[in-house]
Amino acid sequence: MAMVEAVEMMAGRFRGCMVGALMGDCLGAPFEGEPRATRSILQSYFRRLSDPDLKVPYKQYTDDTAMTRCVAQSLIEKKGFDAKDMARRFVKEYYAEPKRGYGSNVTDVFAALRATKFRDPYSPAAFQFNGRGSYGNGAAMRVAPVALFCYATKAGLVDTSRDTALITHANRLGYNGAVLQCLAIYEALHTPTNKLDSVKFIESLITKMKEIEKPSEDDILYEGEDPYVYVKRLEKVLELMERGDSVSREQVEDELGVYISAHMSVPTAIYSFIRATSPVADIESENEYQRTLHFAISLGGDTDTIASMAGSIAGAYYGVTKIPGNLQKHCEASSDAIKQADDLFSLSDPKPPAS
Ligand code: R7I
Ligand code: MG
Ligand code: MG
Repeated sequence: MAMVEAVEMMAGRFRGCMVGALMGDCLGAPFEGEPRATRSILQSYFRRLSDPDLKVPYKQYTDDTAMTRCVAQSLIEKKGFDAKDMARRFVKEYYAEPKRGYGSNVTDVFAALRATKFRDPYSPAAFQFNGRGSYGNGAAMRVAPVALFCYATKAGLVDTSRDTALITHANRLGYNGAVLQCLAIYEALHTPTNKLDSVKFIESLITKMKEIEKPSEDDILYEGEDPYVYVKRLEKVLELMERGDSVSREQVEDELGVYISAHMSVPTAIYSFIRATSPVADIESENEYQRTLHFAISLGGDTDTIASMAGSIAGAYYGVTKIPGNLQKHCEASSDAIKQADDLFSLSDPKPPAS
């Protein structure tokens, strides 16, 4: 493949990742926390939105995207990870638009960061939940720009994703969920289109998570705490994959979870991406990206977040050209997602200084 073509294709994957995440959030949000939507409700939802003549107000993004935008903008402007800058952006964003559906406890972190004037940007998160830290999926849901940034600049992905997570999520499950989601996007970016080997994809994540979840000398585990939660959940993903299209939504909910906690949503998002690479019996869409969102939303529970995380992986793999424009145009601020993707991409190609 010609060099220029390869570069353009990768730029399209960056866009796919950012737009893919945004759309999962916008399109999944109306179903968050509602009883699982029926087959016919979701079918007409996607059909209606795909009608090129439909004119309706934008589907608004929620906290997932509000925070993703902060992560991206901080990395772009600072050309690297700067904890104080990122924390400041989260807090400014939250106080400017607090009604974006934030998790109920993370707002205490924002208040404490503001009150302490960002003196130690990691400290407030560490005091959440009686010093155990949050295991919510709020750090995983916003990590997509980190995967793109590290792909572009070759910065350390594990450390960067963990550090961005720690500003709000100090529980091992909270930040390791973000690391796993980041690795999944990174892996998708690296996989040539049509060359995905799903089993190898998951096995490679398992190998990496074995290393990441290995307790360090600073990790003092609680009595009975299992350090390898993500490894086990990814093994469960492999097991569900073997059972193919016969696995029901109820089984996914029981075995992987569809909840607001990172360990019960990140593996579910990864599974949604894999499951939607093949046709799903009761989903009519032949477009794999759309099928990913549709499947993720059809699981119920934390629909905006699971669809957003699955959508960012799928978008990174299929690229923006696979994302249906008729759906994209209903999502708030998709041009911003494209701009941020392009800015992150251009970090990989430093322009020579003007003479
Ligand atoms: O993780 P977080 O930012 O929430 C993200 C979710 C996404 O679904 C968004 O779409 C939005 O709806 O919220 O916010 P946190 O407040 O840190 O965590 C979310 C919730 O997880 C908390 O409000 C708790 O209900 C639960 N949770 C915990 N419960 C008990 N013990 C998180 N950590 C704990 C814990 O240690
Ligand atoms: Mg949300
Ligand atoms: Mg959510």
